[in-house]
Amino acid sequence: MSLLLVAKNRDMSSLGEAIRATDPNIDVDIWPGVRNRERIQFAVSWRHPDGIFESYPNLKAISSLGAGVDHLFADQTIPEKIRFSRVVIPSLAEQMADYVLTAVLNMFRDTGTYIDQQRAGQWKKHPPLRKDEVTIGVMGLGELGRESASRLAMNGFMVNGWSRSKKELNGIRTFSGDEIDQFLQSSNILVCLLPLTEETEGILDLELFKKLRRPAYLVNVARGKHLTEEDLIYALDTDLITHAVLDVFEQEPLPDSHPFWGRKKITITPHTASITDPREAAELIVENYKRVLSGIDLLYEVDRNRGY
Ligand code: NDP
Ligand code: OXD
Repeated sequence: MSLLLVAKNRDMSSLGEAIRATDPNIDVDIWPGVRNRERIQFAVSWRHPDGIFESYPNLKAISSLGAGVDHLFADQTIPEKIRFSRVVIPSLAEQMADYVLTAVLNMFRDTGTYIDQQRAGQWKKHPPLRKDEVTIGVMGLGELGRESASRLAMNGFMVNGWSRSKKELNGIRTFSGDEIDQFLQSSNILVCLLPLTEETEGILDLELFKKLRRPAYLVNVARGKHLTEEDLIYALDTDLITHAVLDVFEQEPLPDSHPFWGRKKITITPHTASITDPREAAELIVENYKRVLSGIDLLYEVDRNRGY
């Protein structure tokens, strides 16, 4: 048997080495250099080319190389019977919490303005936001959202959290599915950490922006398709939203001609908020590979009906 690693625009060789270091008895094939397709029962994918899994007759399960699985659901050619899993490792949540805390602190302390002022040789003070006046609302309280929300609360911020099912989290005011309006109306800085599903696609739109408490800010670290891009431009131009920090985009890399690039009110990072560490992920991937071969339940299996 052999384990297949597939990615369109990502070098999978370090993951291959980490898997071999974890268990030297495992044969690893890195797409497109596959030796015998019939030997593949388990694959790891990061944004694979659509349709490629049709030619693996014995494939039983696919793991995303990341936390998100929308790229697996997007490929309609993958049969229903193929199980999906994803990578859940401590460093993903840790990096995400660092990113979100940094974005929030930069908003509170007006970092972007001071960088611009330094370049212009300008000495001008701006009153910082106050922690007792501004609340951060985290959408999605899963592996990454919970850690990010807790880190903010530990740093003295007022934090709201919203998820499909109700959660109890220390220091965080939580809201469930249909309480979304209460959640938005009491949040200033909105952090999106939802999975991309039919229900959440396009959720960050003008109607939602209008419900936020002012001053309102946006941090999107989930998926580009959560955001209705033209609505954000309108919201920034009309001061509905003061600033947006975006790590993910509908099209990645963000095209040179994209209107987001030149805007002062948008901070852009190239999908780097949280990156899977191959060595840490290798252990989980090897464990799930062995589980597939033994026919037992996968760790962090994705609910194919729910979409995440
Ligand atoms: P999880 O699956 O662990 O958590 C998802 C959370 O969203 C859960 O709390 C879930 O609610 C909630 N949720 C899902 N659907 C809805 C809905 N319709 N309404 C309200 N709440 C909903 O995901 P992770 O925390 O592991 O990851 C979140 C996303 O972060 C990934 O899907 C990926 O897109 C993105 N990501 C981005 C990275 C980056 O570098 N920018 C890196 C890694 C991930 P409930 O708890 O009730 O199920
Ligand atoms: C992920 C990502 O889903 O990198 O892990 O976005």
